Amino acid sequence: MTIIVHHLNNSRSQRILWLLEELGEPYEVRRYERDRKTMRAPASLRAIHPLGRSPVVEVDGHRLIETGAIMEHLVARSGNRFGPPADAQGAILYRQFLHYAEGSMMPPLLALLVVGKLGLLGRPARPTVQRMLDDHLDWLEGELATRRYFAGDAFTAADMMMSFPLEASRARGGLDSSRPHLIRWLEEMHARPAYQAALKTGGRYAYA
Ligand SMILES: N[C@@H](CCC(=O)N[C@@H](CS)C(=O)NCC(=O)O)C(=O)O
Repeated sequence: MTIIVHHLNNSRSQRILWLLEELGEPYEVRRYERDRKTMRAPASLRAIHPLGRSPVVEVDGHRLIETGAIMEHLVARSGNRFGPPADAQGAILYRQFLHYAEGSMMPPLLALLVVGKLGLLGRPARPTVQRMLDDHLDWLEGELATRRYFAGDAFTAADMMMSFPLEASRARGGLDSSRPHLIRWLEEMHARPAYQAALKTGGRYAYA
């Protein structure tokens, strides 16, 4: 049964398309466009799942939400390709970054977005939120100074999970060439043929 990805433009679900391209797994993309004013997903996505958020994936008769959980499921289903490295330290780093991407790194990015939308009202909060994000970026820069990928020497699904928060950080969170290891890593991710193929199937994506 072909995997179906309910995909919203410019969103976290780009990572699922990328993983499926890396796995060489056939899939069908059902596209949803953000409202240009509110940037919210269209109501039609609520017909797929009550939260109306992307990604939603249909696989083997199951409907899954939550990027990290979807990634873990698809990795396990493929016999752990791009899954945890065999060494204990690599396996711990893999699990850590798989969860950290949405659990710890996205909240300050979301806060920055909200503060930005508030305009003048949000301005006093901006430095505090930016400092929160900078703590993450400084730590991550140090991590990638010691190894090529987030879980060690091999490219894994943890890298795919980390792509969205780091892309968003570059677009609106001040990530630039002053953190060269993160930029080097982002450029390497974007150069992967499967990443490029996923851009074609996903349509408009502002962060590549
Ligand atoms: N932690 C969830 C977050 C899902 C989520 O908020 N997705 C955003 C896309 S980046 C969305 O669908 N937003 C549409 C909306 O808020 O209307 C995941 O990673 O799947």
